[in-house]
Amino acid sequence: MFKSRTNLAGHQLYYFTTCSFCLFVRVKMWWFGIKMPLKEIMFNAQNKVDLIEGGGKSQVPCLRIENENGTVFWMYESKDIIEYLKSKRAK
Ligand SMILES: N[C@@H](CCC(=O)N[C@@H](CS)C(=O)NCC(=O)O)C(=O)O
Repeated sequence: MFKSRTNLAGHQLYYFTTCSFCLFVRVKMWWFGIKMPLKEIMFNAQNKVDLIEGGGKSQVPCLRIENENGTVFWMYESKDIIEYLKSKRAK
C-alpha cells in the first residue's frame, strides 16, 4: 500500500533493525505519514556514540528532537515517542 510521507524536520530516530520497540515506532511513523533520517546503531559505531553522548544511554528507540532555537531533546520511551509522533502527523 502506497502512503505519501512528510519529512519531519529536525527529527532523527535512533534504532536497530531487530529491536521490536523500534519496529513498532517505525510502523507507527509510516502509519502517521511521517519520515525522518534513521540512525542505525548496531553497525554504525558513530551513531551509537552520538546517541550515548547526546542522550545519555544506548537504549533504542530514541527520538532526537532539535527545536528551531537549536535546543535538543532526546526522547527514549517507545510509547512516548509514538504519542509525540501522533501529535505531529499530517492532518
Ligand atoms: N521501555 C523501552 C524499552 C526499549 C528497549 O528495551 N530497547 C532495547 C532494544 S529492543 C535496548 O535498547 N537495549 C539496550 C540498552 O538499553 O542499552 C521502550 O519501550 O522504548
